[in-house]
Amino acid sequence: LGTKEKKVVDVHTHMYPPEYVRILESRTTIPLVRSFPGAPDPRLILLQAEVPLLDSAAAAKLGQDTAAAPAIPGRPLTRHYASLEQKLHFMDTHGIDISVLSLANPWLDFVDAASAGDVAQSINAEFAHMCSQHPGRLYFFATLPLTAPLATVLASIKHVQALPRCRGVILGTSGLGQGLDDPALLPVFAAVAAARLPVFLHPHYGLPNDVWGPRAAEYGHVLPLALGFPMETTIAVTRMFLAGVFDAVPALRMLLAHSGGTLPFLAGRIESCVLHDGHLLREGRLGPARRTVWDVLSTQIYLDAVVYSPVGLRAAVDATGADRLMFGTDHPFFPPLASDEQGPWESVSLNAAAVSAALASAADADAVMGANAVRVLRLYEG
Ligand code: 5CU
Repeated sequence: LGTKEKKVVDVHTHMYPPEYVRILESRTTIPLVRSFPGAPDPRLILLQAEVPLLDSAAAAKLGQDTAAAPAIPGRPLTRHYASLEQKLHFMDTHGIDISVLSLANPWLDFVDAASAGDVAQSINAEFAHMCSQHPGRLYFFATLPLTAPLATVLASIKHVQALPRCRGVILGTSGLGQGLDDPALLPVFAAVAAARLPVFLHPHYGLPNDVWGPRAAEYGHVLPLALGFPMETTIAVTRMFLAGVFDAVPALRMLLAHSGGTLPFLAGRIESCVLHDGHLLREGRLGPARRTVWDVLSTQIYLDAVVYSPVGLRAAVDATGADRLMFGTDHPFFPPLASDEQGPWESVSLNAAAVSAALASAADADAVMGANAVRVLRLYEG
């Protein structure tokens, strides 16, 4: 992808360390890992949209369903999810110099309050250890025990801040259970901001299953992944904006997955709806000191470049500026279906080609491919 004097950095690249896979293997409700007859790899079943297929597979096994064998739910849990060696091979295959690893969704959202602190500590230690094996090539976004009491979450932020190659935290959109506009979450945002840890915001829950209609099973994972994920991010950040979270924590920095969902495209409409809202006017929230969504996008938001097309990427560049965009791959998700997984991945080349096509100059493209991440995430310190 790049020449060696210009670093290529992947800021959106996940792993499930072996300890996390063991937790998923022990579960009976999503997220879970299960083996199915006829499937060479165990299956990773994550999304609410996959539950109907999981239920049909269970019914077929019990002999309750005499129709043709149902499709196997989930996605194959290949070596790409848990093997560090495989991550390095993927990086080498695609010319990626540095990866900023993160635990994939749904992080620790399902872990009970009593054990979440310990599980987070152990998973974060595993990430720190992986990074220490490849100094200069690997950094990570830590995971927080958000189901635990606030004191445990704050202690976890202190812990990860001290881990040498931790460069931020990955968060989903549920926060402490009430979303990211929950005032109870403000101390967490204040603590990560004070610790200079950007938040990598990533979706998991999408939209309610019934939005996809009665034929959803015919469409594989396309609707929840292509539309549910980006809408979830868009809604979460818009709620934060409307609740004044960015004003309350001006040092907060967020890196939004999938180029901010649809936020760059919809920012104008959000602004117009704010300006024309009688309720906000009556509450005195439309005064001259108000920061617009554009202000927030260009000062507190970074976007990854995981949008697979120059059309969406141009909107992202226009919304935040070329100096706030960072290349990513979403590995190990979206492997090639018709070619060797050990070779090049089309999901990667689509994103790299979008950067070349959408950025106005080679210097801007290089910044998006790596220099922005090196600067923003301080990828030059030990
Ligand atoms: O394919 C998928 O389900 C996913 C997922 O769960 N998380 C992600 O980051 N990308 C794709």
